[in-house]
Amino acid sequence: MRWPWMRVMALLMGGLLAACGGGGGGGASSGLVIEMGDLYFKPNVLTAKPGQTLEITLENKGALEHNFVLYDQDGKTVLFERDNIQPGRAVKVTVKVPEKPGNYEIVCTVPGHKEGGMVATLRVQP
Ligand SMILES: [Cu+2]
Repeated sequence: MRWPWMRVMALLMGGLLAACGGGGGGGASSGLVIEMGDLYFKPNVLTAKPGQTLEITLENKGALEHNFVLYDQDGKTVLFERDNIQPGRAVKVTVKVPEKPGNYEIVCTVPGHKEGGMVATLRVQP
């Protein structure tokens, strides 16, 4: 299934407009797109500042359902979770970046997907 590009553009434009109208502060970053496929995240490394707010568009370009779970550095505590996104859909999420610098794991928790390589890293650095 092909992703309708007009909708991607609309989402991106919406993000930009929202950013412009925000009145500063907060360090929000918009327009970030993560492609979800079978079985990968692209890009698979994200870099962000401590406490930053990230607006991310999750695009499922695969044939399977995928989700997006951000774990704390203990590898267990869920900091952010977006449940399954259907193939061909894109969803915008807002993720608060942890304050503590370091690497945080992002995985798709659909059985077998993490094991198949559907893992990414959120790198928090000042
Ligand atoms: Cu998956």
